[in-house]
Amino acid sequence: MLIKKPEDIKPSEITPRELYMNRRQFILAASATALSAATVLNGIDSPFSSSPAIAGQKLNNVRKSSFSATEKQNSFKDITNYNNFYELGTDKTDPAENAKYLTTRPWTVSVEGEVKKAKTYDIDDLIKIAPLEERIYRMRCVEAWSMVIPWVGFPLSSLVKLAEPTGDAKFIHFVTLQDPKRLPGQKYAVLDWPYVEGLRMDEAMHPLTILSVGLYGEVLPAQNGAPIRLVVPWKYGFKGIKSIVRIRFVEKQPPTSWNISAPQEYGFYSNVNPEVDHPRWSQATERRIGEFFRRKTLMFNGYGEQVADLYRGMDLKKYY
Ligand SMILES: Nc1nc2c(c(=O)[nH]1)N[C@H]1C(S)=C(S)[C@@H](COP(=O)(O)O)O[C@H]1N2
Ligand SMILES: [Mo]
Repeated sequence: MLIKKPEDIKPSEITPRELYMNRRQFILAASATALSAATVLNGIDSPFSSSPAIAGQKLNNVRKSSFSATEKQNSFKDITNYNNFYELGTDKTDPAENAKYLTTRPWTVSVEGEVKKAKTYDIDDLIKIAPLEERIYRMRCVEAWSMVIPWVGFPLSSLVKLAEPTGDAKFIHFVTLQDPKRLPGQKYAVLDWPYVEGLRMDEAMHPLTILSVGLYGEVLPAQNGAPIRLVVPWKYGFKGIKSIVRIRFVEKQPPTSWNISAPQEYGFYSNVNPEVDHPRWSQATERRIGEFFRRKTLMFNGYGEQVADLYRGMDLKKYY
């Protein structure tokens, strides 16, 4: 089977950033921070817009959000060295090691399908369509581990409104970059590439649903889905498709990578639900990365008050 079983990992040690960011990245990050003080624009400073976005570059004018969780955040090291991104390798530490292959400039995102304002956005324009916010979210992987991550991004609803969906737009289909040179894991048939995901329109419009372009106030590292990825905190992590190039508004429920791969294990909705076990393991508890004791998994990952209404009247054992 493909998604690995939950495995116990040791609490991570604390390491200075310089030791785990490679030296070149660190130097560039430091100089980007110095430059950014002068600018008032969102996002990335113009001297860098024609070069690869370097993880570690500071994002400007990031607002705090009242949607943030107040729990202890996982360390930058945990968030960037314990990843699922099968296009960059299937071990948790592979994506950080292979991050160098994924260059993210130039990069465009095509917004298309059932919309009045179809448009191919340059990534540096896309990140300016709405104010950037810090959203500290609990994240729960289907493998029964979790983290608390300070994302930087903007509501997906801002982009949906700009696109002006037609009456036939009922779902959104998301597609990851297809390029085995930049995503070398695509040379192996682990999944059907490119990785694809989907949301129902009301899930896409929900204020908790964001497109993330950063974490810890800095440009998103490649291993976390640079330059732009989806974050839906009440669903299992695999809904959070990384390195998006296409956002297509469609009438019918779109195919999703893990559902294609193992439909009996992964449904379209994939809401965090402690009462619906995975066929091969329990979903009742989870291990917060960095903690020793397991926690109880909460319905909708603790976001029930905000999202339960979306699923009123649906049998969540059938629509898992
Ligand atoms: N394109 C792509 N997106 C992906 C994945 C992937 O393998 N490929 N893995 C998913 C899974 S299983 C999880 S748990 C999250 C992990 O996000 P993180 O590494 O930023 O924590 O990314 C999701 N998005
Ligand atoms: Mo996951």
